[in-house]
Amino acid sequence: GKKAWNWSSYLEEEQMPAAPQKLFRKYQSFPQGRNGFKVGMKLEGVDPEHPSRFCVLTVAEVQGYRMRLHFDGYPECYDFWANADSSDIHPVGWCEKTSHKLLPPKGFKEGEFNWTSYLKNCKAQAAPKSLFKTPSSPATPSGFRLGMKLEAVDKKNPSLVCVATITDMVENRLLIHFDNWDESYDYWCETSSPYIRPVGYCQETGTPLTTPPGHRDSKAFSWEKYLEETNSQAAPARAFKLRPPHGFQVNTKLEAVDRRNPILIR
Ligand code: MLY
Repeated sequence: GKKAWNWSSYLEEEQMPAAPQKLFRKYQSFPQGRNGFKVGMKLEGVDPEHPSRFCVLTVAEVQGYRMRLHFDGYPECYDFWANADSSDIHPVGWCEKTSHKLLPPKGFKEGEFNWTSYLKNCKAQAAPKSLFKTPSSPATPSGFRLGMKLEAVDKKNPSLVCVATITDMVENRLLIHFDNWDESYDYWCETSSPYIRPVGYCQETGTPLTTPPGHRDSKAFSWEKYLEETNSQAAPARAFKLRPPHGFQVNTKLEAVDRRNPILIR
């Protein structure tokens, strides 16, 4: 019959070494890399499909430093994996403290949900605060404010730079929302992210700017008029970590990894 598969004979056959232990960080190894989260603990976190929503979550499975999180009341197919130190997860009560709307488990009406009685009814434990990543440095005033407009790369359509708004802020991270598009395109980024640029960047660099759909005269889009109409402010240029010119030119040849086929270098 077939021999059972095992690492040592496999490596011998392949004549390849295992990646040495010393190359790994402590949190990648076992058992040091165990995280303190336990199956059944409850917490609050960002829905990866709708990054503007904070939801009621339960730890469904733990694997080393990673865990599978489940949306209370929803089918398992929405479960997702997160690292224990993810910035997208928070202890019970965080939304209330930071004035964020918390989406209750399925079946609850808005405003009807209350953590204390929910935990009691489920006989569940809130994940202890100490398990969550605490921001390494206190949030420094970045110059970015809620509601400010900017130009941002659409990460789902990376060739597009679009009119966007900061619709949420947590510590040093910004939630980028594309004007007149649904929230599924939203994403969280650091204030230093290369995906965001100040108002006027496209014009200055001769890059096409994707203007909000339904906005009249997209050809003649003017930031000045748009800011006035929407009664909003541009994020100040000094808030962006602008990098020095990189020196690449159109048609410069280079070698790069094909991300859909990462073993090829084209
Ligand atoms: N082909 C897509 C493009 C969507 C782009 C959305 N960005 C600008 C937020 C569509 O029309 O659905």
